[in-house]
Amino acid sequence: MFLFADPATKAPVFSFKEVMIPMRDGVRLQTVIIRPVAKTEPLPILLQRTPYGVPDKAPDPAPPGWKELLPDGYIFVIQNLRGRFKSEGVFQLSSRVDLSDPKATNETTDAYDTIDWLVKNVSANNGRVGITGVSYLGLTAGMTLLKPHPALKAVSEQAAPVDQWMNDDMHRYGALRLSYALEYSVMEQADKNKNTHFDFDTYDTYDWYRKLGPISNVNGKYLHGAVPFWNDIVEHPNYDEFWRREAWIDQLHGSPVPTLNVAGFWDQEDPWGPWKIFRNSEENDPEAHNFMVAGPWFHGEWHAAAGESIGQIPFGGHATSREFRERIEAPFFRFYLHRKGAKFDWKASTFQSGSNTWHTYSAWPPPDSKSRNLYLHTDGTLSFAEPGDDSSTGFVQYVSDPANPVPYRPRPISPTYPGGDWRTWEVADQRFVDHRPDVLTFESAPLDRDLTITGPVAAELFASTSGTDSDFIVKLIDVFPENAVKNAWKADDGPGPGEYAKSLDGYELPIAMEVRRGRFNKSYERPEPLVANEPTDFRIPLRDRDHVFLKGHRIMVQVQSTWFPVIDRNPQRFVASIYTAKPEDFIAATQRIYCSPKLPSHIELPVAP
Ligand code: PG9
Repeated sequence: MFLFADPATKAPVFSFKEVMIPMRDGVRLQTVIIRPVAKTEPLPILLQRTPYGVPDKAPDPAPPGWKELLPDGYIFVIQNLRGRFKSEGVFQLSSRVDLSDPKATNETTDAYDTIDWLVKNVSANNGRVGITGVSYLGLTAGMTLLKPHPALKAVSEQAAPVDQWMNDDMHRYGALRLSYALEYSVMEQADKNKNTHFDFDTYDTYDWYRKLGPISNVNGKYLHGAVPFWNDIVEHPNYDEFWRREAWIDQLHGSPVPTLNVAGFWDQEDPWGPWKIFRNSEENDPEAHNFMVAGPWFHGEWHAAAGESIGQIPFGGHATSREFRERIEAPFFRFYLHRKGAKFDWKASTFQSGSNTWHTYSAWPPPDSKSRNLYLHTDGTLSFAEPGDDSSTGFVQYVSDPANPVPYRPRPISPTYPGGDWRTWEVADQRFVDHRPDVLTFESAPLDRDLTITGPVAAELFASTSGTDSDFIVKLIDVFPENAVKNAWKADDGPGPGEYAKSLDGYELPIAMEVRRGRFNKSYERPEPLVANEPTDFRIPLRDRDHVFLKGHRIMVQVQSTWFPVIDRNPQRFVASIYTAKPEDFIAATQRIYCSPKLPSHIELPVAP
């Protein structure tokens, strides 16, 4: 059936066919095959495996993400995962892979069986298959690396989660991503035949989650045990066998297939997985065909038509998404699937924010970046000088009250799905909280030269709580000068320059943010109470970055203990599981951040030469 016609010639551009592909256990998966009709020579197959539904006709127009691939020519194949839409079997919202059990099926074996069928049954294919996709589709792409079919010649996982307890969508080092975990589980598991949006009765979900009270009310009042993944989350609060088996990445120790890993520096869902896949693949990459690409993007923004900005932050006139696809993604598939063009001569490539320039690196992290500590001081300053003994107390304190949690983005906080402002919350101007008494702010003097950070960032906080459990959230922020005109949009980028020039003045742009949950500070498997009022060393990874704090900007650090409702509330009194905490367990607590010679809280910056 031909559905997409070239407007000039009226000739069909793609042919479209739906098939049911049998897996090793007899389950058949709904799959569509979309082929450019003008290309009659054998073509490679580019596969995507999704839980979100396949198209029912050839796309018209072709999605922006295909545009750069069309001149080379691919047979696009899109498949629904088992148990979704017309695909048979049961959907497991799970990345569990047991390759020791020959009867087990999972996303690794389903991809293997699909590729086997495709190369044997799709006419005029050239025998080479690539797999790609963002997020869940990235997950199914990445999981092929555990047992790749011999015809699989190129993998581009993009924003693939790899360990849903440790990071990415569902948790951060065990701290629950409440709003995301709940709204996503409902979307995927409330109905097999559609994506369902949770029915909030208030637009501002901050209010809804605050009134919800303890987490046990989710099942008690709303889901009643009907959403399996939510049940898994609340039944497994710690890093137990259940989550270890989900962490498919632990089985990957090399790069069996050429792989292009893609991450967004402001990815609000899966910023961590691609770096982990890159690093685990680096453990054994004799062919040097494992590559890392990162840019200043929200989740999947690299498939936007142009990608000239994120929120209000412009990229200096670069169409970063189109440039990524033209210069990196299309050449990657061209080289490995068409055997044309040249292999990349770099290991990592980034679009560096601040300087707004593309870079390549022969290794990641680049060896010439040197770690420097940026210290928090009791007078609210931030500097490379170690704290002296001159402070009377050696700490700064605030009261964190779970009854009045700090919003993670400006209210009203609309539902995560179908989405909109959720996508760009990680670049929200942090002035919306820096006046709150439960948010500490530390700020440097204006920089007298550019400061480039390239590599992994981390924080070490020496902190105490008057409770017996607590969260500590650290944000590293780039504060734009009051005259930020040179960073503003050019007139032809959209709304008038005056509007943006003004709005970027004094902007507090988050560069890195993360939470650490006190109970998991010593052990992920067996949580322990904190000792009340005793300073404790919290190490908080802030992930890989490539950013220039420009001359004249300031660096800021904010510290707080709630980040709601993207992170659930810590009761601040230790309980066996936060998911069965009672209302009376939630207590206000006095938090202290130490800034003394013996307890020098600081950020570790990978400073480039
Ligand atoms: N971030 C989504 C997701 C991926 C994998 C598991 C669960 C959620 C997504 O956008 O697909």
